[in-house]
Amino acid sequence: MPVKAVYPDVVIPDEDLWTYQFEQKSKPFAEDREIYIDPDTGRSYTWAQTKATALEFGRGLRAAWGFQKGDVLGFFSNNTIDFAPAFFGVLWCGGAAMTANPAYTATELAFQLKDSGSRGIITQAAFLPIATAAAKEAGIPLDRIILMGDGRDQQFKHFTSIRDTANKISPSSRARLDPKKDLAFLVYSSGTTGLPKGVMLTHTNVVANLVQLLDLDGKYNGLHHTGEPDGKGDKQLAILPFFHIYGLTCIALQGLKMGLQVVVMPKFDLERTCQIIQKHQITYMCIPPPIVLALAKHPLVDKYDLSSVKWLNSGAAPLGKELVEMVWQRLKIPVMQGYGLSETSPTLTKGAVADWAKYNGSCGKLLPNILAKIVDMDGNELAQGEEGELWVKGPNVFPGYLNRPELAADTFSKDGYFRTGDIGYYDKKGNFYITDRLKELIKYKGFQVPPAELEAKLLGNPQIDDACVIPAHDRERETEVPRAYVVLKPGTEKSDAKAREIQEWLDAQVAEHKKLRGGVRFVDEIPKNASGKLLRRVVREMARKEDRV
Ligand code: 4UU
Repeated sequence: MPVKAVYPDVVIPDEDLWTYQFEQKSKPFAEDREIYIDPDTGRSYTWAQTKATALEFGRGLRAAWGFQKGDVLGFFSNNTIDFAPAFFGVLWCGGAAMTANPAYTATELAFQLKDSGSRGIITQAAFLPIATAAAKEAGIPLDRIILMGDGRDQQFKHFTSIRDTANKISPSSRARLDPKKDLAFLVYSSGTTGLPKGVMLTHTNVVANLVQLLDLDGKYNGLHHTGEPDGKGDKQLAILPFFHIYGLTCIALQGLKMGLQVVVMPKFDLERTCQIIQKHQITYMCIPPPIVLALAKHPLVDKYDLSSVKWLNSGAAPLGKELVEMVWQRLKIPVMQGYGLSETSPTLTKGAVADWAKYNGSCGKLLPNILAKIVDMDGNELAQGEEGELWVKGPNVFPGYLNRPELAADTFSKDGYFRTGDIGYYDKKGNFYITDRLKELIKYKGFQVPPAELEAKLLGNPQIDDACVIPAHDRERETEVPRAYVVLKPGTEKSDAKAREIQEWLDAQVAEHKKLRGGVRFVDEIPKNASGKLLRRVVREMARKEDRV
């Protein structure tokens, strides 16, 4: 029997995201409550200003570009308080927001723009060189690049100046959508294998995940618009990027829904994080494991008073129990874990603060309305306590990858479960533990690194006959790092200098987080099975031995 959530089922409204966020009859907090706050400039958006700015931008986009239902706008930016008003503008038109990592090279961005059929790009002044190069590569006219954030540029319009000045578009002409079918977000993930693919998230998927999180975070984890310590409400620090689904749903959208304040950091920096926590009295944060490590060990942390923080939620990559213990010893802050995927909007399981110590190491319990099973390699269900692949079903599970219907059979089981590609088990109380990964994905500090992308580049190098990229473990940084195992062409010298040369050659072509930080190793052959399929597990074992994991 599949495992059911221990939490009671919740009702998922049949509404699009705009309706769910902005058109509810009763709302528990005032419309002039500040939601998004820029700690550098003091600029902010209240709930009402977020809605009004989104509406103006949406009408402008429709008037200027004819942007409409089914269209896609590419988001290429660091965190800014303008992010949410801009993407709600896109949703108002009935379009979907595609998000890309601002660390991308022009080629990486162009791939995503083309693949998603983006009609334009919204970016920040600092990223214009990459955005314009990518637009040219993807065939997007330069007047379809618009800016958000504080920087300005003479050539490119800011999104707040894209307005329907002729009042051609009625404020009440918001696109009519089918929440179960129409897309809200297109985020990119490599899934279980290959290159990044567009993860289609429908309005219902995202609304469902917000509703599933609402009770858990409200009732059990104590988040509230009147939250303590000062009764002025809980405040989170958005360190996680909004271009990634964890930051998008769990921070940007959840904050707006629950009236939790979101202090928005453009990019992670430890000292600035500590300063902001102290100054703004931050009460909770969603973070990836390397930041848990910094809080556990970095000397800087001692200079600041972080006592306003009630709890931390770590996710996006595996976290060691010892670090959780160290953060508690040092700061008396509980760290619990959440677990999810881009494909599940994202959250599948989450811890409850009261249980953090008892279930340290666990990613928590299934959110309401989710069914799960652990299966063996043949898809047979395993019992409680047994380790296998995790399969899930629920309203937050995506319908498939954009333009890739042929992947459906590998992505979903015959009985309709989504195969996560993660390995784990659950205990008697329904706590889940993620212990390993079946799929080839590598996570550098929570960011996706698709090995297939790096392997394709390595195989294009004339000195290389074969290559396999796997996750090595960097304990000092509490993260996986990509490492390449390479078969050189006969006669090519296997030296440290050659390994460095290959590493530098590859690193120059890819985004920062995809660099071969785990180094290059030379081998005589890459293990393959009889049909020529790469045996990644065998290569990963080689790395584990070397790293003594
Ligand atoms: C071990 O990383 C995400 C979503 C993360 C997330 C984390 C906490 C969401 C909600 C939350 O509360 O999405 P992707 O698509 O970038 O990567 C998904 C993969 C998973 O398949 C798994 O391999 O990231 C890994 N992962 C984790 N691994 C995510 N969370 C965890 C975790 N422990 N807690």
